[in-house]
Amino acid sequence: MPANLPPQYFDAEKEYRNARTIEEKIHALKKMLAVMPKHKGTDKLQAEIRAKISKLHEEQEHHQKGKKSASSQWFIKKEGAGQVVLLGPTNSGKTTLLNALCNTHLETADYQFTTQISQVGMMDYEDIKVQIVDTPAFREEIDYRILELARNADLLVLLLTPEYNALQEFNIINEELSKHNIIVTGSGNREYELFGPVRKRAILTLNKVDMLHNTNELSEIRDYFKNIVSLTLIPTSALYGTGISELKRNLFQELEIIRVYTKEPGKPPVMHDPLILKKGNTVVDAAREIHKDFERNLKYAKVWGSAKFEGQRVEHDYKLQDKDIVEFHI
Ligand SMILES: Nc1nc2c(ncn2[C@@H]2O[C@H](COP(=O)(O)OP(=O)(O)OP(=O)(O)O)[C@@H](O)[C@H]2O)c(=O)[nH]1
Ligand SMILES: [Mg+2]
Repeated sequence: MPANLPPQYFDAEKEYRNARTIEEKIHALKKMLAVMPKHKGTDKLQAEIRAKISKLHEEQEHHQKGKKSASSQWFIKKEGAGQVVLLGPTNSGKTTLLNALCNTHLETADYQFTTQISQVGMMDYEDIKVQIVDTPAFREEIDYRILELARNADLLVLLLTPEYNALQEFNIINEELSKHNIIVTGSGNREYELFGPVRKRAILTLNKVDMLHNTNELSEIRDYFKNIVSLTLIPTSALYGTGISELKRNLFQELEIIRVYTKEPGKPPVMHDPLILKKGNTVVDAAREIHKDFERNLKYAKVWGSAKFEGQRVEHDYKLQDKDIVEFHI
């Protein structure tokens, strides 16, 4: 029997997909249940949503218990334009990379299991800040709390090194993640199942490239990965700063966000503190980001940047591009 779901259901589903916290997810799922017609055709979906809600309640309890102990920092509240989680075997250079990306001075060391808790830094990238999360050490099995961090991330960076065997390291991480229902994907993969395995956008870094003996070695590793996974691979040396700008640029690209600057009529644009929107968002999405009233009262907008000519008048559904300037008329 077809489910015949109303448009409000799809709005709530969108809200669920965009939810950043457990509370927001539960709220959206409850909304999906509330607006869904109750008949045989929706039985299965209703059961799936209920199961998801109770799983999230369990997670919520887990975090609340965790918060009580001083050393527990396992749920990182998202801040900035996106949350990037660094995953990699112990000693691969995760903390050194966080330091290089965020200009911090967290402890690194040439022995295993240096980092015991998750640590956070903010990376500056052209007017925006991206949150970088360093995870504690693991070797073969990934701790369930690290998996929680991975599930909640907007983007994963898998750190490999040529020190041992980059491919083997990748296989270990990949198998561990998929065993726990996290499938890593490259950009452009839009496959999405609401309650299927979590598909996480990921990129690879081959850290410690300074340890390679020659450039052939790097091309060999690159080719090897190209043939087995569709993930971008960025060579870096977190210790010496090689590849860090390229990695920053790629992190921004893979987050699939756009920066939109605003201006008031007759005034110059504010060229810092842009609105952070998702790729594909429209003028009305930008207005909503500012205020619900803005969205409601919006008549039209003028756009500089992606429009055919500067200051072109556009309608609500005009798709904005990165670095556009928008002037709202209400
Ligand atoms: N040669 C070289 N050494 C690096 C590089 N990045 C990190 N290291 C060194 O590798 C060692 C481990 O670095 P960490 O950043 O502590 O590694 P980690 O992945 O955070 O390790 P755990 O916290 O134990 O999981 C340190 O001695 C770093 O100085 C790099 O790009 N090149
Ligand atoms: Mg560390």
